[in-house]
Amino acid sequence: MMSGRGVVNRLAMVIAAALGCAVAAAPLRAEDGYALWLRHAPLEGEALADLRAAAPVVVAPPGEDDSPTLKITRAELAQGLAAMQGETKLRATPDSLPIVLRCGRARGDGQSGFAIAPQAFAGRRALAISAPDHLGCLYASFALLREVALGRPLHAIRLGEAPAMPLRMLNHWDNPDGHVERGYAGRSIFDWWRLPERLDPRMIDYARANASIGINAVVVNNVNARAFMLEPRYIAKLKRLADAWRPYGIRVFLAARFSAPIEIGGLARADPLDPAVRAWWQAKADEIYAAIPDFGGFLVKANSEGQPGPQDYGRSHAEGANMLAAALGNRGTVIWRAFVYKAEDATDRTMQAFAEFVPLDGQFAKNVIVQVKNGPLDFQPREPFHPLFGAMPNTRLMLEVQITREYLGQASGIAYLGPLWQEVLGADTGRGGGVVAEVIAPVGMAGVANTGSDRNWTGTDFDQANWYAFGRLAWQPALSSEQIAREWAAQTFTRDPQALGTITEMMRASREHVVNYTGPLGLAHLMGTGHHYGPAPWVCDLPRPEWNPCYYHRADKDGIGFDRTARGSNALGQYAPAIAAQWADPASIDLRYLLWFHRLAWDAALPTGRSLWAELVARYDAGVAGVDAMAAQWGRLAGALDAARHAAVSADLAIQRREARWWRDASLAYWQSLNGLPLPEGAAPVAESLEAYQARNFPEAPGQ
Ligand code: BDP
Repeated sequence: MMSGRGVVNRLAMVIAAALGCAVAAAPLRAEDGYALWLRHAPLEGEALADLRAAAPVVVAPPGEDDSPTLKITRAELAQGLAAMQGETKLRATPDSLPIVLRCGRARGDGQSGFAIAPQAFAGRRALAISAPDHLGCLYASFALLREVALGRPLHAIRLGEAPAMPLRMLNHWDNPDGHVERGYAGRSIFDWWRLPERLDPRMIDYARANASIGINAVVVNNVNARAFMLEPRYIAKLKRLADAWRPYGIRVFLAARFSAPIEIGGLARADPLDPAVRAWWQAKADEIYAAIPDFGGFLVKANSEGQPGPQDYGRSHAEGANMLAAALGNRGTVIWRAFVYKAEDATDRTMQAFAEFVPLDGQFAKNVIVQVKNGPLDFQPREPFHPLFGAMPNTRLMLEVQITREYLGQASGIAYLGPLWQEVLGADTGRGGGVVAEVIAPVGMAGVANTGSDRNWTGTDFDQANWYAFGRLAWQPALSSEQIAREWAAQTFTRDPQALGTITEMMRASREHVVNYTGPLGLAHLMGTGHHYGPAPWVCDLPRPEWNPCYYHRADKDGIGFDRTARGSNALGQYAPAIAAQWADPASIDLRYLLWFHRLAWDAALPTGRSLWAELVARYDAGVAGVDAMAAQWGRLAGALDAARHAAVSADLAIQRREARWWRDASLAYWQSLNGLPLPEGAAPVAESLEAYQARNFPEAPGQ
């Protein structure tokens, strides 16, 4: 009897024959993006023949401990390898290649490395996976599947890997009511309301995706935290998640509101030196550990953007952090954010974190980490690296990047962030501690998550690549972002070398296009108020000066840019002398940072041979042209990829083309209203009037 699918296939052939078109040998599967980079699409050609000939089987030698993690490891290997053979199950043959798991019993500490190499087993050729602990074996199995997915024959796989940093963490800005701050992929994936009884199966798929790229820690709630998430009912919910994720090597953390002792503890104050406050946190920590013995700890946003903190009581960040650290003891970690700035502080906003934190170097308890954003402002499309890196040698510093694209187009088009993160990881701090990746190596890296309830997890298909690249770079910052793009695309879309070349090239260039059409030459923070969607460089009337775009660009009829040299705010003085010297001279500074550090006349001559104004226009145009080129490249891939995702990305790119033009035109219209200059010859005219751009209004924009 013919199966249901057989009937459908037969029908498809009959219809295709009737229509006179050829039936493809390997029809493209219908895809909805849910499987992420773990599709395990069947191999083709020689690679398929190789894998079938190897006929791998998974073997755990007797005596090995079993554990939930090992069970998952075996299942992942078996299912992934079978799927790539186009089968549902592995089939042993007399010549089967054993894949032997040799997993030790060390306690996982986030440093679970592994080796994969040929080895004899029971007198025959085998491939051995060895790791000091079970989690290392799980990581190895995902690495092995990745290699196979990329077309590498099993017998040629030799890997020895260890993560570059212990903490590889996602920070969710998800609220308990399901809204995600700066989320553009639907509602929160965490169904707090129905926990602890109901665990959405998606929570397992989420953990699995994270484990496949080495992510080992998750802060489940927004840094703008609600105190009630520390109540017993939420501890029970969190425990359910922690239990589900433990086999995947993921530890849970909570963002904690500093004033929780007042809001849910009935105390009058949250002063960190008050014994009653200390006792409250101690009891709270004990209560959490009783439910979740491997609870990771607290993430805290304090005295920043209106959040409560120790300064409300005249105490320092260190006193606040150390109080919580004492409550956790050696069981967990306090991650204290350095993202602080104040309206009342008249100094350059980009200098305030450095000024507040450097004097505290050496004062933080051992189990405190200070989490520092990649740049000194706020996740802009491009910023110089944060001067705190390298400047607090006696403090454990962790890097925070944003995977969700709050300032890089949000849910539109393609902006692959690998190059952005690589830029900061590779930045030389000039302070002896080496590049940023070296400074944070003993600690870790956090990424603000971009997941949501959308079927494909991240809103656009290409934003999956940002989640993927974050994990891969936290595991190994030395990987090239281009290599990561290629391996992601090969697992996610197609192994066809030509298509892969095109996709990788699109991804490589995409972030620079966004920089060019939103804020070229070091401009930043020019976006719409509140929702941060679209251009609004004209905004200058917000009550907090440092929330205004005009605070950052400082443009008028004479020129544009923020003078951060010694003549201006001297933010440059916060960098190591060698770095500051490189950037101090507008004639020699890397043009990417020109207007970040310098204010120049519109007609200043640049090393490119153009005036500043002509260069700005050229870069806006390059951004727009870059997006057009991506859309054209993608268009040519029709037929090489599954139709559903091809169409979805085409639509994403159409949105991005519209928005790139809007950014360019609105920005140029505004700059022209100040400088009175005509556009250089050949430049396309601005489509609408400045007033028309200023009148656009988006009260419903997502993610606020
Ligand atoms: C800004 C976001 C805001 C966050 C803040 C933070 O606009 O929603 O709360 O960062 O990092 O970029 O705390």
